[in-house]
Amino acid sequence: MSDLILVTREEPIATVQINRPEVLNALNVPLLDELATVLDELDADEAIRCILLTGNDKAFAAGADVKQQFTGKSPIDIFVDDVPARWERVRKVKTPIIAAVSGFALGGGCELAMLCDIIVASDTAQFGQPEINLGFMPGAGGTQRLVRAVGKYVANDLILTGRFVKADEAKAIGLVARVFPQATWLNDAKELARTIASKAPLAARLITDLVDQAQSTPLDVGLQHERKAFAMLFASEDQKEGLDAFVNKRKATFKGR
Ligand code: CO8
Repeated sequence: MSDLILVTREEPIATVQINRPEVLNALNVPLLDELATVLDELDADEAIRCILLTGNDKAFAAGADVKQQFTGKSPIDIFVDDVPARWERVRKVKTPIIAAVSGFALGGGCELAMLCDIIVASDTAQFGQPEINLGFMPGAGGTQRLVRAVGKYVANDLILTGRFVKADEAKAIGLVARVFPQATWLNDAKELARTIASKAPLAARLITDLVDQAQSTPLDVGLQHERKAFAMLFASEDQKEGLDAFVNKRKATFKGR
């Protein structure tokens, strides 16, 4: 492993930090490969129940590294690079992932945040899909996931103008779930991660999967999947523990079994 991705384990949560500060965490293929591998490993680790994906104060990620990824590239080069294959690996992670954004989340950075299950932001965060300023367009989900997040008209406003939205506006349009003060954003995001990590892990994994599917599944099919997942959880020890804890007015301890 290089130092493109830094992992800090504080069980039951893990923080995964994008680490190319000299280029505002611009994304390249080696970084995305490492990110996908790290997330796969954490997803398989039962001691980790929530993952925080983050950058630094100035940038979550300012997009693809346009110099490395796009300069002098042919359509075939772009196709062979197959960035969406890495994106799919991130999307398939079932352990809840919180994107904790401070500073810029632009282009591929915004698209990476949108692959996560929750987006939270410091009050300095700025989101945008500025690809049109470079003469092209979003290529890693921006025209699809942003529409599903904020609706057609706001998505077109952002993608056609390339303008940046600050944290408060991002929250108002539904892209961001919570906004934290700059001084405490990372700790606040970790606190949210710990809260999620304290819940029933099997239920959490099914929820992230079903909510992700809801973006592409017809309602009746999604509801059938939900019904089966709901019933399946009644085979778990955690369901019995949760119910018993409620009835006996005590705190539940979940095992992921
Ligand atoms: N790629 C490469 N280098 C970058 C990028 C980037 N996306 N963003 C910033 N940098 C570099 C700058 O070149 C600069 O380096 P240097 O000091 O060597 O000149 C350093 O980071 C600091 O940047 P600035 O001096 O520009 O900092 P400012 O605070 O003045 O401006 C901005 C910050 C507004 C974020 C500005 O840097 C900017 O506009 N960056 C480009 C943002 C952008 O257009 N992003 C979209 C890129 S296209 C894309 O993401 C398509 C995704 C498809 C998926 C592929 C995934 C691999």
